[in-house]
Amino acid sequence: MPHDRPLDQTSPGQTALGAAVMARLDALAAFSADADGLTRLYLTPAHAAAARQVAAWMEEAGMTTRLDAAATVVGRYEAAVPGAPTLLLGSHIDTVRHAGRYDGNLGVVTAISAVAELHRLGERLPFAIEVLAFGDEEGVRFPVTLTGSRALAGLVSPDALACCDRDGVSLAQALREFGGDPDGVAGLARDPASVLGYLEVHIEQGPVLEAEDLAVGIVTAIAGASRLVVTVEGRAGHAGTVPMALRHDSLAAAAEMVLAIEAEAKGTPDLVATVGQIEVPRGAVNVIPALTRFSLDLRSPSDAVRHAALARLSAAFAAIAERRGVAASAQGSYDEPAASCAPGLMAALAEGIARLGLRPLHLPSGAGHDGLALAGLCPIGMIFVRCAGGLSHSPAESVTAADVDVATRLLVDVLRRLRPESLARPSLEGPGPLLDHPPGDIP
Ligand code: HGY
Ligand code: MN
Ligand code: MN
Repeated sequence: MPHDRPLDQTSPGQTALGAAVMARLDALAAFSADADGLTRLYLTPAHAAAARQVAAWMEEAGMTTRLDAAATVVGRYEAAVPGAPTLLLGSHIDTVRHAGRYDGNLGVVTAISAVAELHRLGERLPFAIEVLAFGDEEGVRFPVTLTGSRALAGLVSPDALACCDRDGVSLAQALREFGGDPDGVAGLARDPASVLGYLEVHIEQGPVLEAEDLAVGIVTAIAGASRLVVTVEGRAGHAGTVPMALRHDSLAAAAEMVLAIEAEAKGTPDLVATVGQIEVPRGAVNVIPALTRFSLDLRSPSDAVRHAALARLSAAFAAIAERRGVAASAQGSYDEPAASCAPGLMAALAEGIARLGLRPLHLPSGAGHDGLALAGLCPIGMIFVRCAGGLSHSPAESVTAADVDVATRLLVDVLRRLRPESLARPSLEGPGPLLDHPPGDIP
């Protein structure tokens, strides 16, 4: 039953919905561990404060709220009929260090605003909606990531709960202290039959929409990713007395490995690789480094390309270690396969964008998202929003109220027209029409 009452009345060009989202994102950005920037890591006081704030906004929007065992804030907006399946919306409210204020947070606030619009219109849909504010998409505090979304997909292992942050605090202990429940995480796994799909609004974090002069885009797939820590063990020595030819310098060996990583990625189409962290734990200015550790982040839309590159790099590290008389080992902390977005959701988004008089553009995501974890549970879809210069993971990250307004109105329009059977899994015979016949465009 399509809904044809007009959305929030704004004169053309005004961006009431977008402006309200932007104001809330500014308010949310205040919840940070840093006085001079935005850092909000999983299960920290800044996370707790942001969680309380988004829960309050969810309740204002007519949702009931709870904190689940993995510390995800869950806002629920009931369906028109009891027992209907649930469409999941949302994104993450954790950030990298010294972050921008839109990565993740935009998707949560936009989803809340879309439900608030339905609530204002007094509309209930043929499915329930849950807005999820995940707390661990970035994976910065602990060596694992996507904990909240993986919990819904039943993918969080006991090992993950046992892993520790750099202060030796385990994920399980931090969850308990936060108000989560490590023993309850396994029970969060959703029944696929009860979940219609997952739809996330997120900044593009890349330059395509800006180059195409488009406010929004339709994500086709999310690149797969591997994260490892490489440990290189050499031999300590006096910086002034050990001849260069007799050294087993772990940092010099690591540096050669880092350049090998860069060469591998530059030489392999559809592969990007990043060493974002390197440390010499017991380093000193006048000591030959005995121990060096560095992180490795590998991404590709093709799992085969990523895994083949990993194998070549492993062989390259062994050869460098052999030649330099050091030992090298790698510990994987994350290996998430690439995920394709559901045709039914992509089609719904394309029709919604066309109804707004815009050009639908399909593009892949090089960045990881919670949809990677949820793709095994349900159909996933993403709306990308243009961001200035494609910048992200930086305080320079920015979007416009006008583009956020388009994304919010698109989300509301698609929600109001989506029919559960259009996202039915392949087991049912051919999906019904993706959308109701338009009841008349939203003004
Ligand atoms: O690393 C990523 O792609 C995401 O920002 N967590
Ligand atoms: Mn993100
Ligand atoms: Mn991010």
